[in-house]
Amino acid sequence: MNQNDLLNLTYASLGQAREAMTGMLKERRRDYSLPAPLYNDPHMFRLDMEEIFQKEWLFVGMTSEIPSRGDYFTVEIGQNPVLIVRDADGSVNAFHNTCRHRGSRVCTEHRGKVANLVCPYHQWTYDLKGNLLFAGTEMGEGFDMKQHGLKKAHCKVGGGFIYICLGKEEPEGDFDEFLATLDEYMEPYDVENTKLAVESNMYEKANWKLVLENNRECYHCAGSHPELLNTLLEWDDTNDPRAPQDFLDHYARQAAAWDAEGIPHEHKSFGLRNRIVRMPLKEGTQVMTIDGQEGCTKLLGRIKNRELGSMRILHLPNSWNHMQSDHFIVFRVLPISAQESLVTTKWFVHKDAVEGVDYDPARLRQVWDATNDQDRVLGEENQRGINSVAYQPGPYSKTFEFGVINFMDWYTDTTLENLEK
Ligand code: 3BY
Ligand code: FES
Ligand code: FE
Repeated sequence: MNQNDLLNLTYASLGQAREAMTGMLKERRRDYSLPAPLYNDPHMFRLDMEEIFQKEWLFVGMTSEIPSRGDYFTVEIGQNPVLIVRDADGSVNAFHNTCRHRGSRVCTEHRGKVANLVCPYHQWTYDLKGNLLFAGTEMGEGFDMKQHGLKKAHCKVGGGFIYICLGKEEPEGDFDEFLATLDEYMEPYDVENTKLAVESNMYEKANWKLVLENNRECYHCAGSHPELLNTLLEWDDTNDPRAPQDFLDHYARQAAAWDAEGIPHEHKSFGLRNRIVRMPLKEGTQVMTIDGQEGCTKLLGRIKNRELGSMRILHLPNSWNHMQSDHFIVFRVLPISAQESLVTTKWFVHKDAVEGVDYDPARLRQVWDATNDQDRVLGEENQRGINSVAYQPGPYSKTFEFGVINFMDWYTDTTLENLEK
């Protein structure tokens, strides 16, 4: 089953799927993994796309990837090509990347720079605000250019993070509050003066929810992530109920230093969807490199202390992040089909840092390349086992997997709410 097969789902079968999904979500045993169709069935996938990925806020990238006027990158949200572009006034716009003539994708590259947005098919030309500027001379009398601008997607920025929403309306909730907190917590990093150092795109044969579930717990870390565990502490939060006293003491010492420097660190939650917390790394380590020592000679923004731990920023449904002293790492998950996902990881450094002098991209990416690949294998094995006729939902640990429980509660409640809208 690939993306194109999804388009062949009939209206009748989708209606039935909607009912089946509602039933499964209402009847599901809380604190248990989901029934198999929610992980492997193309109808359920299509509904995930409609109810979550086409209605909720999604993380797409960082503002410093498009530093100046006309810089853009493209992203595919399931069947929906989207383009993110820096406007002349410095703001960031998101458009559906589909031409208002006959629908061709307008920008066909992964990223680039343009003066205007020109469709490759018949050269209809749009400005950076999506207004149609030129449609040749063949469109005849009465053709209204104003009615044929690119369709906008909602787009908001906080602390350098760009989020889009493909829904007609923005979802209700406390998203603006989350963005304001991101501004505050990201201030020390001066994101506009960072640059993308290296990027990885990993294809994973697993449903997007399995990718997220895997990220939301560290139950699997000891068994799978030797490189990451050189620096990462397995506790998921500073208020993790399992955290022992020596962790709490280590945290208290680091937090005192952070407070003295005005580095925000306190846990902030916005429902189950968004969370920010700065977590210490293992004693004596600075960043998530293989030996825990510096990844880049230049510190980010106004940062002076190399031991800033990692500020973890969670955004459901599709992103987690690690913000450290000399580089930060952002993660984005995009569903491809019921059993395929794309995991993109990007490492950012100070914009004046020189590759090969101040940082080595191979060293920066080493730990998370290994970790991502280990997680890919776990996700793919998880998917294959779930596809078995013998699979039945199994129990999450309330202590080790509370992050997974939170994610599943968010997913269930949000999907049910959106299905009913
Ligand atoms: O570090 C992360 O992003 C997550 C949290 C715990 C397990 N996993 C590796
Ligand atoms: Fe874009 Fe024709 S489809 S100009
Ligand atoms: Fe992992």
